[in-house]
Amino acid sequence: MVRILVHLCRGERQKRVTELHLHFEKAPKGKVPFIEYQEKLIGDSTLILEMFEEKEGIDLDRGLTASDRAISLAFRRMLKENDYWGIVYLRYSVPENWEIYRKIIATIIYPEVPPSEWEPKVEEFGEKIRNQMYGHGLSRHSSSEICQIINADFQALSDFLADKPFFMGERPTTLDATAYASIGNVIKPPFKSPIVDYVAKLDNLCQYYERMKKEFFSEI
Ligand SMILES: N[C@@H](CCC(=O)N[C@@H](CS)C(=O)NCC(=O)O)C(=O)O
Repeated sequence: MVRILVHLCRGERQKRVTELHLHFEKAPKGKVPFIEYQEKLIGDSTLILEMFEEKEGIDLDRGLTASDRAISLAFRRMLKENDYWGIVYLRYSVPENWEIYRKIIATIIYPEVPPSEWEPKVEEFGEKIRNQMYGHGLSRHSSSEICQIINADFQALSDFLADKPFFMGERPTTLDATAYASIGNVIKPPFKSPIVDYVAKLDNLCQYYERMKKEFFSEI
């Protein structure tokens, strides 16, 4: 999603979005992503996209009917408000995965800082995120219930995609930006989980992921 936002901004603004995107201390809502637009900091990826639509006339969902827009919004909210926490669970709550993920966080947020300095900060960050997950409610369930909940959402996504090239039909829309990132996080993470095992067997989602990657992110 950050990449989509970067692409929507142009020139100098594009550079600023890339520079800003990991600066939690500047984030207006304490979360990333956020952008600077007309000298104002704006947080939350969905609100940013809606702002681009209103102020710049960039509508990734042009041509969709009101009913299609409603379906797209419902799936995006499912991915961002429910499955996002499933991805957090994979990264932060499974001890073997946290061992791997904490080093990934350190490389991104604290490059060139020795472990003795980043470890306490990353552990504190991890604790904060685990508390958020408890507040959301997902981590109050057992591991098998969490997998059941998250797998059912990805199954719904797979059933809805069926054999279409993109989620809403012949061309990519906002839902593809959200879905691509979410699918990638559960079929490609360096983690083991029944969620990863389940989603990696949903062939149409895996093929869709590779298709999107080739078309839009081939430079990675
Ligand atoms: N709904 C928000 C979610 C943003 C979000 O949860 N960001 C996470 C990282 S992916 C974050 O900044 N967490 C740090 C924190 O909560 O302190 C959006 O789509 O922008």
